[in-house]
Amino acid sequence: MNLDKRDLLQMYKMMLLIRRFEEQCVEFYKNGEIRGSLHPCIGQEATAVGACYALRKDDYLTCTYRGHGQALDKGLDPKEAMAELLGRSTGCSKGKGGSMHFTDPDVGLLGENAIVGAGAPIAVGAALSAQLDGIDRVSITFFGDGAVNQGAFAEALNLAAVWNAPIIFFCENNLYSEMTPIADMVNIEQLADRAAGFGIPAVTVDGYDPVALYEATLAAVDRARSGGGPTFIEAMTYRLVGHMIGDTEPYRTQEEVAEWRARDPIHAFPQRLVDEFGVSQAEIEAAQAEVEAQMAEVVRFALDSPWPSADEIAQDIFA
Ligand SMILES: Cc1ncc(C[n+]2csc(CCOP(=O)(O)OP(=O)(O)O)c2C)c(N)n1
Ligand SMILES: [Mg+2]
Repeated sequence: MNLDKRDLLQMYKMMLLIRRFEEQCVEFYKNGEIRGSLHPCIGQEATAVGACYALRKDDYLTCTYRGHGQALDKGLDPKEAMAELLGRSTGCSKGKGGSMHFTDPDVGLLGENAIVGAGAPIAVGAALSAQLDGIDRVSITFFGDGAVNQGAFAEALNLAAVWNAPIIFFCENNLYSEMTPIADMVNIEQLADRAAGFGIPAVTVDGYDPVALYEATLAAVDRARSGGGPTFIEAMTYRLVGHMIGDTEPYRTQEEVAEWRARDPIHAFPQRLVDEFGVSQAEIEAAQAEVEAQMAEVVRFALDSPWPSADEIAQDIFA
């Protein structure tokens, strides 16, 4: 493994930051500071951090409406992200995009996308542009299990394969598409099996193991960067909260949620760092204190930020 203690602590801090960020979002949503839809990635932080830790800042990323974690891990400033959620002019999209439209080209974030499966063709286009320009950038696209039956998604996989595009298709299989179990939507055990039909190598990984996710992604990134073409990664994960705020979760059992919660990487990973990697309890506590201080700053910045002015309403739009 080429991760040292510092890397692992950094990964833990990012996971914790994402969790605290999302918990704060839920609080802001409930008191009316955040409007519209909000789809927290609580429980899925390990996929964002394990995968994005294998990327360079100039690599491209597209993700879904559940993409806060990936956006932050790719380098989006959490202050700008929170300001965006609160509709403030200091937000990454000047307060006009909201939760489902985080974008920051400076860190390769080509956008979250509210349309299921729509990020894949965009990411293939970005990968193709890097290939045509002779730049060794790779592209990664995150999508849910619900995206694999979308036509545009199949087209994206096929074009990536025939063009040998430098891209990683990263499936967060959290077992549900909104309220529908994946088992009711496909007749195969692992979604990674789909990739073989396109001639794309694929792997299924434990989505609650940040180290395994990093290693799988790094192998895929190395392949893509060295001209070896696309890879499909399926991470078996779980959201520990509803699909969106207000979801009463009648489609799954409390026992199933409890089983996954017992493995929650936010608690399991720091314990593993202590048990297996020689990290001290004091180092874990220092990391936690750092994240709390950062979050306090994020909240203060967002709440103190100004609203966009009314005359900005028609700016930055196509028509
Ligand atoms: C093209 C399209 N069809 C339907 C929807 C409505 N919709 C929003 S989220 C969602 C579920 C997607 O599930 P999945 O891809 O597994 O992602 P998850 O929410 O589990 O992260 C659906 C069907 C949509 N946004 N876009
Ligand atoms: Mg899903």
